[in-house]
Amino acid sequence: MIETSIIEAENARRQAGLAQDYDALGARLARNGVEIEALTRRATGFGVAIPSWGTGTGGTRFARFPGEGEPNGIMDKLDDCGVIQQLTDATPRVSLHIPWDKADPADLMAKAEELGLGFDAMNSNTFQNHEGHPLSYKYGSLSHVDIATRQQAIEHNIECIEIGEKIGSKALTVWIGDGSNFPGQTSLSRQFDRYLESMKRIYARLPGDWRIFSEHKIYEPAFYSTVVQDWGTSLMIAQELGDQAQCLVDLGHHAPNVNIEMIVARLIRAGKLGGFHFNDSKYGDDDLDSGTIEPFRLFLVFNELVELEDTPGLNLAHMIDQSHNVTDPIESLIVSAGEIQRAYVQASLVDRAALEGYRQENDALMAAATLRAAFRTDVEPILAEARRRAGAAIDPVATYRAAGYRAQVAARRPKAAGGGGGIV
Ligand SMILES: [Mn+2]
Repeated sequence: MIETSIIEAENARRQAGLAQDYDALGARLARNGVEIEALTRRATGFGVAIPSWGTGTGGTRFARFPGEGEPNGIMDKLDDCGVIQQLTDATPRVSLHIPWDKADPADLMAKAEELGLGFDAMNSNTFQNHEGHPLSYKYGSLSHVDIATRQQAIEHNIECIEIGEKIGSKALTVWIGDGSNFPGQTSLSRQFDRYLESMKRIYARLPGDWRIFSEHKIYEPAFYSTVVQDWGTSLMIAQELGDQAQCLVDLGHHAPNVNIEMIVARLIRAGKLGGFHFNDSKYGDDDLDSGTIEPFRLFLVFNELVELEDTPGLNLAHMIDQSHNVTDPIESLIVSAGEIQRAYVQASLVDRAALEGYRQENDALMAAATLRAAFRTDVEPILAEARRRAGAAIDPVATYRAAGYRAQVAARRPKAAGGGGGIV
């Protein structure tokens, strides 16, 4: 963790300026009938989970270039997550990936408690072979033609549930690499039947207060067809499995220009939106940092979420899912958490009564202007003030750099072997 005195000293330098900016924004919002304190409370209450694997440098099919002080194993990853939460107060939970993060659950709980963290959804992994598992996933897992391979994949998912039960997790995310690379390689229909049959076996083992998430992905690692390729398929899965099954939307797993906010609205309508994997993309499944390419789209997604937030039963699991190839992963995660929180706060200050009035009058121009007015509002003073009040950093990246955390861990962490990064 970073010494509290460093955060305090960094905040002291920025506090007077922040107070001025906060008051000025408060006065401006008040003219429109918006109370800044209500928005600050919403910022404080917002949290997005960190994926344990996001703390390591990612990679592409070309190469991976590990940075200094890469985490070696889950305890190092939790340390890094603790620092991100300490500086942002926006990332209170960590999402584990099995088998990469396998450890004694009691040790995981003790470490998380020490760092003030909790555990989010468990993530299974049947898109690569596991040590000690005899059968290969080269040609699929839950939808494999071989029943023994399917059984091995089912048992792995059940093991993820069992670990999760011991550390307070309440959800299992199933993303599979199953698909095909050549037309004719597999039966598109029977492969899906086998997948559903396997998922039903996992669902049967789900504790009563858990949820299971299916995550669609347009392509990768298979390039011709993917078993869970779009939200329609994901919805079919969730509907066939039952009430505890919901859909996860990863912003990067869509073709360019797809209207993701509309998918969000449809899934909420169906009672099947389980949560998000946040990232951004320019061309395809690029896993770029949240808000770096299309911040307006991120805002529009949150606009739907805020508009529909009183929907009965809506309980969203938010997580970041990115691949950090050229940045310090901790810095990317700090900035991304802030961008996601920013979109939420901006969406929260949309004048919904005015918007609804313009809709009733078919005044498209003013309806769009109402959204833009919220999107153009710089809510940084609200985010910074929420952090300051929580004892986090007014400027988290500057404080992180001033603390020299990366150099400190680089000095004591041996060079990472490289496992567990880059696959997202
Ligand atoms: Mn994802």
